[in-house]
Amino acid sequence: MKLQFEILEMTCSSCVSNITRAIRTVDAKAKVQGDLETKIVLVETKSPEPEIKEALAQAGYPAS
Ligand SMILES: [Cu+2]
Repeated sequence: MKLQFEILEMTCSSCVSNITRAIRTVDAKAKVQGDLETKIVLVETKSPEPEIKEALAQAGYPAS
């Protein structure tokens, strides 16, 4: 399934890497695409949304 999050703390490409890493702790095969302009992160994953959000929050990137 495809999930979409807004992550205001995502400000540079290393944030995108951190976010990708955090999501992949939940789903190692997740596809993650972050857009720095819009702060929108698109995630293609089989994991449920709450688990992804929890991992992002723990990594310091709360998602809405
Ligand atoms: Cu950054």
